[in-house]
Amino acid sequence: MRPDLFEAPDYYNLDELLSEEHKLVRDAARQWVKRDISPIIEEYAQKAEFPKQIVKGLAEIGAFGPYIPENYGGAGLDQISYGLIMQEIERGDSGVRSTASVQSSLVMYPIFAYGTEEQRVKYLPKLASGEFMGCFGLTEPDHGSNPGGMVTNFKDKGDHYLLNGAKLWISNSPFADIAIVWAKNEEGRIHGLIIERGMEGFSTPETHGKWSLRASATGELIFDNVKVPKENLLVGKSGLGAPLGCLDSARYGIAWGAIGAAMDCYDTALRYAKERIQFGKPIAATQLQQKKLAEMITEITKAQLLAFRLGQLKNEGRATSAQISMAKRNNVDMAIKIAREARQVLGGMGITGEYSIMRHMMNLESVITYEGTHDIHLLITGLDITGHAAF
Ligand code: TGC
Ligand code: FAD
Repeated sequence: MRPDLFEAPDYYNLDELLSEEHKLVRDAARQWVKRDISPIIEEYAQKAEFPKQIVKGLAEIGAFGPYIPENYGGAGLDQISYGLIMQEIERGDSGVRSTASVQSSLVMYPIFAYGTEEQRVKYLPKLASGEFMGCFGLTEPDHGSNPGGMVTNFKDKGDHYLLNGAKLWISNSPFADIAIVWAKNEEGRIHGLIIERGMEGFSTPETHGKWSLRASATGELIFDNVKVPKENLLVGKSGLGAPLGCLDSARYGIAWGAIGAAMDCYDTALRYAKERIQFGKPIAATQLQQKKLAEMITEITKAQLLAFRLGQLKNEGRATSAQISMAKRNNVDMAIKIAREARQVLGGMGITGEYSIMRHMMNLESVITYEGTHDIHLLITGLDITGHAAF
């Protein structure tokens, strides 16, 4: 891959709205991505392997639990800093951002928000430092968009619970030390359980053959009569709203992350268009390529404004789930369209691993599907504005 020459576009001077802390956090993440992700990510994506050596660096830039309080090992930052970290990481690769999203929003957040003090103290500092890695099991082979139909279940056996079932498409599962697993009790009520690697009957086979998120490890979670200690139940919240509450936090991070992938595609295409000479002039001097580039920067700017305002609302505790859905849907759609256009600006070079665009484009096919598909988020907006569920 070529040297990373990335320069972040800021067409509406949004930096002026950021605090000094926001900029420090953002710049540290940006430098880390340039130094530790850009030089290696293409190789790991090509060989479909998660680069485990980056875990320490992710912890150091505050990517594991950015908004979890410092007394539990988190970075104690606000929601805009959290968003900016996700943006910078996804500028490098969506799969790396996935790892951070899962660890922060889908593993640390439920332990922090729904766990006991003993669970917080036992797991959060180790998750924040990367000593423990986690994963989140909601999706099942027959229940993706409709997680409420899940069949994974646990029975009360007196001194322990007995867990049975299976989860599919689980990011980080092949190497995770713990899994936050959502399962129904004997009354059919959904609860979260902390499952640890090594428990008898628990296995995590890897899913191979992906054309997307190749630098992120994805797998299954299989529970065959797993004995779970009673103290591993998340007692603070039950029902489908418990896992969906975690998704709100992760979807918010994705709304920012997708901007990073789009910025990288735009920046690459702009530089290439200025340098590539055809018919005796740079292709940047042709109207058709200018249309592509001008529309890209317009859409990126709109997405930045959407994410920033959502961050303000989140900081005030006023962001609704439907507002988060709108931002996730819009910004990922924006990014995937920009990736497709940017790839064309590079002509044949656009399909190679010398440039990041094709990798971003393929990654975004997962991002537009996970954490609620493009269709499901539209239906969430539809429900919010009409009052009618059309799922
Ligand atoms: P519904 O009846 O609407 O709601 C059930 C209960 O949940 C509450 N609720 C929420 N609570 C918090 N946050 C949200 N976003 C919420 N949305 C709904 C709701 O108020 C209700 O509470 P209560 O107290 O009345 O029971 O549920 P439904 O079965 O009709 O489904 C609604 C639907 C389709 C929107 C929902 O199921 C959905 O979002 N489906 C998409 C599934 C999804 O996003 N899966 C993601 C799996 S994890 C993942 O992809 C990780 S990728 C990781 C990575 O690598 O980055
Ligand atoms: P389906 O729900 O079967 O949907 C198929 C199609 O039907 C979609 O286009 C959908 O929009 C459409 N559709 C569904 N219902 C409706 C409806 N009512 N009206 C109109 N259209 C509808 N899950 C986890 O729990 N943890 C993870 O860590 C995780 N990581 C993932 C990593 C990757 C790489 C991928 C690809 C997925 C991951 N997922 C994870 C799963 C992800 O959340 C699901 O794939 C997603 O929610 C969609 O479910 P599904 O794939 O079963 O598709």
